[in-house]
Parts: sequence; C-alpha cells; structure tokens
Amino acid sequence: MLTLIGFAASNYYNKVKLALLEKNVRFDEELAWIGETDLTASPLGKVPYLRTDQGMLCESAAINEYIEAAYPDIPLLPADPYAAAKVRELNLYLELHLELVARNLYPEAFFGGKVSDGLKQKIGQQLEKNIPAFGKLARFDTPFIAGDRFTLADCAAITHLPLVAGATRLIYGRDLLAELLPASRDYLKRMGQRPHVATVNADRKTNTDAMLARYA
Ligand SMILES: N[C@@H](CCC(=O)N[C@@H](CS)C(=O)NCC(=O)O)C(=O)O
Repeated sequence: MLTLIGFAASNYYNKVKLALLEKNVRFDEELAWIGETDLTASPLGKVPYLRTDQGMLCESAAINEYIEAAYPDIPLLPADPYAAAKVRELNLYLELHLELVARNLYPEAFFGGKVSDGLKQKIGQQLEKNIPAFGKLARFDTPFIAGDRFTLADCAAITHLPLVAGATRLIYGRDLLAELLPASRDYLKRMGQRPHVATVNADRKTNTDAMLARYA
C-alpha cells in the first residue's frame, strides 16, 4: 500500500497524486505541512514523499518513475525509449526552466512576502526566454502535451503551468504563459475536464484555503 504525504496545495504533491489517480493505483493521503515533515524521508523538508512497503521515497520525479515501474498496467510513459525520453525531457524543462524559475516570485505572489525589483526583472527575462523554448518542445497540436497519449509530462504540465501563469499575472500584471504560449490556455482548460484533474484541483482549492488560514 502506498501513502502520499504532504499537502494538496503543493504542485509537486499534485503531480504525483494525479499520476496515481490516472494509473488507478490505490493510495492513501497523509497531511504534513512544511515544518511537520519526516526529515529522514525527505531531508530537505520538502513535499511530497511516499511511504511504500519497502520504505520511504522523496522527489516527485523519482516517485513518479517508481510508480510507473511498479504499476505498469496503465502506462504513463511510452514503451518506445525515444518517446519516453521525450516525455522526461518535457518534465525536466517544465521543472528546471519554468517552475523553479517562477518559484522565485511565489513569496510575493502568494505568501505576502516581498521580492526585490532586481530579482523580478531577472526572473521576467528568464521566463520570456524559457517559456517560448518550452513551447518548441511541447505539443499543443496533439491531444496531450507529448502526443496522442496522456503521460507523466501532462501530470507535470497540468500542475506546474497554472502557477507560472498565476505568479506572473500577480507580479507583472501580465500572464506571461498566456502571452507567450497562448495554446497552453486551451490545453489546461481541456485537461481540467478530466475527472481526475478536476478532483486534484478541487482538493487543491480546499487545501489552499486551509494553508492560507494557517498563515493568517
Ligand atoms: N524537487 C522537489 C520539489 C518539491 C518542492 O519544492 N515542494 C515544495 C512544496 S510545492 C516544498 O516542499 N517546499 C518547502 C521547502 O522547499 O522547504 C520534488 O520534485 O519533489
């Protein structure tokens, strides 16, 4: 039995949760806010992490690869090695070049903190370069972001892209994702109609309210 640990406002938590739901793998959820996590399981105190029968596992990419290998019935990676690598390439682009860059804005965009004007300018420049670059690899002419099948890259795109859009809208007054990659809007809207995505989004909203209440 698997237990996913963390909180449902987290995009990385939801990336794994969506993969579990789409693969129809049974799992429990256990709430752990930042500061309440098991540091032996996730030494940097990050969520999510996963309890398995063999032990604990952290880092969402490693977790999703584990789930994929351990529960192959509904695959979220193509069997063809090149096609699978293209899915991983999208995952890495999304996280290294979009989400982790936009994350610098979150303290002010979402948590009532302050980000310096210099940092805002630097991050804005990086995103103006990185978003179109991601757009060269992502497929918006196919039903899913890596082609004809729902994959782990969709799990990442569905959970990370709205944060890039939201943070830039709040900080710059411009949604850089919508501006530079207009097709992403239709994609996200379409994905939002998938029942498991709707579940993840509903749980995210409830948990975000709980998280903000903790800060108030
Ligand atoms: N590379 C990690 C990133 C996870 C991550 O940054 N999670 C955030 C919540 S969305 C977190 O735990 N932040 C708290 C911290 O970094 O101390 C993964 O893929 O699991």
